[in-house]
Amino acid sequence: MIIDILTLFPEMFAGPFDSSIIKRARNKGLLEINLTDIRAFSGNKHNTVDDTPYGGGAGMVMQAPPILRALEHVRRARGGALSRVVLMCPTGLTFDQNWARDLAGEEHLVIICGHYEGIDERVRELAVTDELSIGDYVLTGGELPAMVVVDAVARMIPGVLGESASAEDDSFYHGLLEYPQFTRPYEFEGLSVPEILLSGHHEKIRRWRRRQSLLKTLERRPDLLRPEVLTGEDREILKEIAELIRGALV
Ligand code: 4F9
Repeated sequence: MIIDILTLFPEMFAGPFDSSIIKRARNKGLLEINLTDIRAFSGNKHNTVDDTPYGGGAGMVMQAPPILRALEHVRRARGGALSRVVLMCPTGLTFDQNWARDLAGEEHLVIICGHYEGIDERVRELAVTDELSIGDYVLTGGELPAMVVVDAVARMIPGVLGESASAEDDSFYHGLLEYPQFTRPYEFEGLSVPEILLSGHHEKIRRWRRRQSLLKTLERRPDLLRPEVLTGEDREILKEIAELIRGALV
């Protein structure tokens, strides 16, 4: 997969894309990340890419022409049409695991990082296919959100994760929160590992973990417990839990 990122601050991307799993994916040739500096397409000798808003008001607005020229440059470099052009902005749809899976199916992605108080609306009208937000907070720009999207998308590309950590094991992949994990030492600060995990009963351990996932999801994210994510076994376990609650209330 090739991801082109259009930004005013390409230097911000150095750390996250040169470490850990993203670095390995790039070295394996599974992922190519290209940074394009929008300022290089300003078209003026002062390299300005923003201006005051029509109608007045505080702040500056990113101008359309430099962004469209940068996009045209990327389109030529890729030798054809651009399929998905994603704009990171606070007014976008909320990015989630379904979005990550969807975008991971593309051969090529363009991500535009907005800055200043906003971006000329004509960029959206002329070039953007998807507008995404990573949550309800305002940041100084779309760079960190773009890194979040690249990270979540990259790990969904087949071959990017090793077999010790597959995307199919992810909690959000199955729609429930993750069960608690333990590793050595067996006892730490008076806290020991649940006995069942040392029992060697693989079937009992699997069911215990599923129960823990259901309990944690029930407690912290009941909004995730939708009928379509529940298996027959989940409904059985939830009935057991409901029976325990009923018993405690009589
Ligand atoms: C973008 C915030 C995506 C959240 C872009 C200021 C942003 C953002 N998700 N905030 N520029």
